Amino acid sequence: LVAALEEVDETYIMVKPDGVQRGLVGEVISRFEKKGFKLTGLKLFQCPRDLAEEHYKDLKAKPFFPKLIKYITSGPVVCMAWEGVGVVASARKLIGATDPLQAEPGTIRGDLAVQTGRNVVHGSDSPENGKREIGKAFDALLRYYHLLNLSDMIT
Ligand code: RTP
Repeated sequence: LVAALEEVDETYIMVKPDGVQRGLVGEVISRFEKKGFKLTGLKLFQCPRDLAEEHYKDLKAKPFFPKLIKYITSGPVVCMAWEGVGVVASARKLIGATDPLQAEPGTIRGDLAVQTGRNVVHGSDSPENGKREIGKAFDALLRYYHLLNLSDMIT
């Protein structure tokens, strides 16, 4: 009952091009499903350069920014919206530290990757960014149905 009264959050999870190419989409989805979160949006697409730059705009001044944009736009990504109580922070824990060599075993990056520049998956860092990133990645119609709580009919 307490959990039911808590606010349900949503987060944007993206399997990056290395994860898609290595056949890890099912593995990533499975970990979030087993944890108990609800998948409310899913699509495979080639991330356009402008969306990649907007998604990582806070990192624009970093020396690795051009490499990061090249990587994210190098092949298809799988975009997902997940919802549940505490999903934003929990997803970050399931994903693990940015550098896979520092990520704990049992996390996605800790189990499945070795390079920061090829770290398989992205997860939003706040509920606000979760909503913003889902809005950007999914088209207006899907978002509209999602807000009306009709997402079960179309996902
Ligand atoms: P993400 O946004 O992808 O979930 O990753 P994060 O929060 O764990 O890490 P963040 O600092 O936001 O960095 C975003 C992504 O940029 C790449 N990166 N490369 N030194 C480097 O070469 C470097 N540092 C970061 C990674 O792909 C990281 O996930």
